[in-house]
Amino acid sequence: MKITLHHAHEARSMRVLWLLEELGLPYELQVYDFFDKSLRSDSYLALHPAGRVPAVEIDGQVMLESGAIVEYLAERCADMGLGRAPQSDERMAYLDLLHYGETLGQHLANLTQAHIVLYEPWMRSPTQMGLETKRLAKVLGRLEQLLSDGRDYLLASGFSAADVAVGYGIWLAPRFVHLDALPHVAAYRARLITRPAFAKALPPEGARRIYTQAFYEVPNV
Ligand SMILES: N[C@@H](CCC(=O)N[C@@H](CS)C(=O)NCC(=O)O)C(=O)O
Repeated sequence: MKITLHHAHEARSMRVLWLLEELGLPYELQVYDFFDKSLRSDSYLALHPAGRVPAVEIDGQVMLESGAIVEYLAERCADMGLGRAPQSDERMAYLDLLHYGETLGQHLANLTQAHIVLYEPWMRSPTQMGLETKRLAKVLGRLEQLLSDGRDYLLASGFSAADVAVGYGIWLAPRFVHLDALPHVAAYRARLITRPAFAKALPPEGARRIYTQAFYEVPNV
């Protein structure tokens, strides 16, 4: 497979980068600055008309949705064992959890916009920021419940592409929500971020990041 991943550090394209590393697939990486409008260039918009990352070119075809890309690549590399076959008992849970990554993703994106993209205080709504924070905590609550039986990863059988899709959000979540009340999620996060493939998906030293604060507090109203 010839793969080119279009990526911005710390954006959802990290899911694809992480999975490519888990699968040991060769790829070319094109990195864009999240803030400098390079995702709005004519050449990038020709690839992704909405100007988002990821975009991935695979053997001349283009995919634009990180969950679908993760699912597809896990299927293409079935022998690596990160997908779950259509007839397997875990198939339903696998797909359900893999796509739950975007339920986390929507709140993280809204919080990123509110805390970081809308940089002037007057642009922000503390009410909306507080609500999104609570909704993110609630979404994490489902995972806390799932992991409370002592499993290491989302599926009882072990690490899968669903952990990559969800894991991006789990990595990011503590910038917005304290994990003290979610001990199983916190332990799961610690397991995920020590995976060598995850470390390779992080921005290199000195790269411009989206998230520069350890925690983004909701302003008092
Ligand atoms: N559901 C899409 C969302 C893609 C998306 O919105 N990516 C964000 C980064 S996390 C982006 O490119 N934002 C740039 C922008 O909105 O200008 C996916 O998971 O691939």
